[in-house]
Amino acid sequence: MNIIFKFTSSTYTMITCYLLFLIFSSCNREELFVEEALLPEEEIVIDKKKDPLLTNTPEDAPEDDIATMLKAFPSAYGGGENTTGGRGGKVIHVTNLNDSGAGSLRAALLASGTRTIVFDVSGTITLTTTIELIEENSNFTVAGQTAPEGGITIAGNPIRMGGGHFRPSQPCNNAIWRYIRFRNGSYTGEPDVYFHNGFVSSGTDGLILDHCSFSFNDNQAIAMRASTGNLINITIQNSVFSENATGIIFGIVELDAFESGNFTSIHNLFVDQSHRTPNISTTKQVDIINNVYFNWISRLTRISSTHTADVNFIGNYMKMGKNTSNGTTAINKVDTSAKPLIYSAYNYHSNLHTTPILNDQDLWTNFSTSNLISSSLFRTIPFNIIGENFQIKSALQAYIDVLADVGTNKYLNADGTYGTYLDSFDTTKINNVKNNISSNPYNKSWTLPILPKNSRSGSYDTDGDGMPDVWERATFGDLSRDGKGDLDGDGYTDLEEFLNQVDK
Ligand SMILES: [Ca+2]
Ligand SMILES: [Ca+2]
Ligand SMILES: [Ca+2]
Repeated sequence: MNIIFKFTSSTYTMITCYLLFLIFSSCNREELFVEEALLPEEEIVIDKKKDPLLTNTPEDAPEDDIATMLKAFPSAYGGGENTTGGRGGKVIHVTNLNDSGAGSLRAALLASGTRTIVFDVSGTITLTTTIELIEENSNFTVAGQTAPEGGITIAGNPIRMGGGHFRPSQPCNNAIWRYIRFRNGSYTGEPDVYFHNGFVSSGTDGLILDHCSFSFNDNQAIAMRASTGNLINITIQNSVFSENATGIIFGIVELDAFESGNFTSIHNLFVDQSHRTPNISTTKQVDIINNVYFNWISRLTRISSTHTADVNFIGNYMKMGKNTSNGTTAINKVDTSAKPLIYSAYNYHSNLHTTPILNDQDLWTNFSTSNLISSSLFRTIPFNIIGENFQIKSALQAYIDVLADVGTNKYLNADGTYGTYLDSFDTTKINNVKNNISSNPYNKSWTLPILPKNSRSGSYDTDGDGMPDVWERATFGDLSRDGKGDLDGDGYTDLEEFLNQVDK
């Protein structure tokens, strides 16, 4: 995804021309958007020279639009791509799976100062109470990929960025979360829903959640609202949402005094989950691009605010399942009071659009009446993508790529190579999407997958800087570097060079 791609009028003209070419002259191209299961693998070939969504058009990208800020990590995209997290700060090792105390995740998160949290253990951390973070806890990276094989699951209670529940009403800002599972699982029928969410924010500026897995969270997997501060510059990417009652609520309510938006949802998988993929209520733009949805129930994205939100909804793949209530009504919704501007194009829907088209307005209906919404709420030219331009994929290519790399699926070895480990639940869900096997999104009989409990040996990182000795010696010759410097001068610290090996 290193190709600069920019929607401009010339690009639009090109896309339109090519679309006409697509519709009228190419049966082979139409095959690309037919249900994947019907096609032999070898026929899924995308001609990057011809596909308008895959064409490299660097000449269309004005230089001043090319982001110059360093990304959170090389594969970061969208609203949260420039989050700095723990860059250049101290390193805190999580050395046990305890709920609290020395060496626990809670202690590391409740610390202050710029910091990167690394894991010397794998397994499930069961929280007896929410970990609620406020301003003093800002500026951190949770590097789940550093845990040994098995990775880290957080269960029992949510993580909350931003105070207002147990702690002062302050935002918590600037955080990178990678390769962590949020599987609360504490819901047993009680009416209290807050503590059954997976990840909560009451105000965050700068956040990226990458390769995370969200399951067994009742009400929402992620609930974010701008009640203690702005909720802006946020990306959720490469993550799995399955068997949460609902997915993501993102935004503000009318009385909130803060901004909300610059939010990107890209390359995520939503499977066996009712709705909210996401619900948005924002003052700033939202990009929903190249996500995959299977076996939802009542609806997908909902825009529910009188605020004006600009929305790109592009190249998403929606495959109905056994529990999907009705293919013509259970799609995206816009509240009567909402006045968004939507660019909706090139989305695959297994009932409505097996051949994706520009301007697929029929994917959106009124929340209350299920009637089509006014065409005045749509535009046929995309909004500039939030963040650095990236190559938008066709819906079919997104389906293939998302299923191949999503959720908490990698861990780093001492030599900087990475291994793959997907827990049994995510493995089943991804296979079920491929094989069209639906299961009840409202299932509450949850059993946490058993994870291998591994620990790093005492010789793994003897100087405690987060860089394992084997990799540190191989890369720098000895152990003298502390991880905070940037030997090759590319902006990423030496520690980040190690963490970013998962992007190779
Ligand atoms: Ca070291
Ligand atoms: Ca060192
Ligand atoms: Ca560097």
